[in-house]
Amino acid sequence: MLAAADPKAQRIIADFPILAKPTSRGKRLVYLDSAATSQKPRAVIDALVDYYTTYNANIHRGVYELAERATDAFEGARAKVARFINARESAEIIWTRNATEAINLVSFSWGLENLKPGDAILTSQLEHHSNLVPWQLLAAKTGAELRFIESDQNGELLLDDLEEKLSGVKLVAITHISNTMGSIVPLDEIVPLAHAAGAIVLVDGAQSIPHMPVDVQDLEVDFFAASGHKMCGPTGIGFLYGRRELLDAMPPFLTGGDMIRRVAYTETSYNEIPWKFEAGTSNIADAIALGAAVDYLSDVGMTWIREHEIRLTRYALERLETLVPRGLAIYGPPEAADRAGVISFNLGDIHAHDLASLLDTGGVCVRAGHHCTMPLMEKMGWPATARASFYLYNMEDDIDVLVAALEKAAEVFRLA
Ligand code: 7TS
Repeated sequence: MLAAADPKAQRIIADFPILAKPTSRGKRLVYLDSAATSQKPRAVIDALVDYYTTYNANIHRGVYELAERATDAFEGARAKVARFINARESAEIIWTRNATEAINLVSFSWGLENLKPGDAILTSQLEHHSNLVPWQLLAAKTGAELRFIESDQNGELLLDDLEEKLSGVKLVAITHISNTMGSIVPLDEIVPLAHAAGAIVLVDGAQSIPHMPVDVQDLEVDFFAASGHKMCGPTGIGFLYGRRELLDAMPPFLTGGDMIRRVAYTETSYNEIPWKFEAGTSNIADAIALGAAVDYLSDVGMTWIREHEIRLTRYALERLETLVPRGLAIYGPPEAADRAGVISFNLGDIHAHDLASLLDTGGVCVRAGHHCTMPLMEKMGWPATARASFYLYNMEDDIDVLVAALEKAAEVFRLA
């Protein structure tokens, strides 16, 4: 376990300028909401400033040196992301605004082209709205059926009847990690069965890629969607990984400049991938800064980050357990190694929003609410939960502050 006094911990914490700033109440910032968005290391902030102050220019069109530099950095960032997830080639990485847009791209482009009445889409009961609503809409537009893999009380998927559920399925769209339960979906069990049934697999990797090594070839997934802002990058940039054969065959999603090869007044031929899917001026600065985020995460080491978060989660579960007699309910898989660094909880009958507001007075940031998983909350019978989520810059003293703040909340609300 890394304590904040440890030199590696100190180096990591020092990389994130926001963590050195006290809250408006003069408290140390204890940021436990990285599942919503991560903090940004100086290297990422510097990459943004460097682009805007030294080589800001539009890409793919200028012949002057500044524009070539911007183009090289933008395409270089794409290559970094491709290496980070072990894609076969950079062309398989499409820049999007976020994971949500990446999923919508597949739904509107691949989905409208390939689904018809009688086909089915299989997803799960764990999904974030971003990996649910697009499929509801696609099912309504195409007449395809939407099916669900069920989850148990701990957020672990029930796979016994998976082969039956896969009958007639053309697309499995599934999260890698539940942002509410913290459970990790066993893709190694699901993907081979999905492929054997003739389905392609889209993985919503918004919660996994920031926190564990991801190898899309190893996982054998067909599409993988991610958001830059949860992996130390800026907001407004994310990506879709797709296998070349699929992307080549898909029609464009958005149309306009940059995605064309040749335009006449009445017809257009399209650019090759990845640019076929990148209409209009791209988010150049944020893509470059996401490249810096990937460099940063690679330097720290994704295996180290995963192991650090398991240790932190184990410590948090042990410490939180002491509050169970006072009414703390802890959700998700019981074993730290089976889950991501995401812990949802409720304390007595205190509403999660009141609890989060109280924690905030102590400098502790946690999210409260339905976490954009309303159907899951309804299934579990929870109006809301509070949720603490960890990242590489959290140390055991952050957990100590959380637990002390929860103890104080139990006193304030006079729980046993
Ligand atoms: N998928 C999962 C599993 C997520 O957790 C999120 C965001 C998204 C998709 C959407 O990401 P976006 O960047 O496209 O918006 N999850 C959360 C969360 O748990 N709290 O705030 C955002």
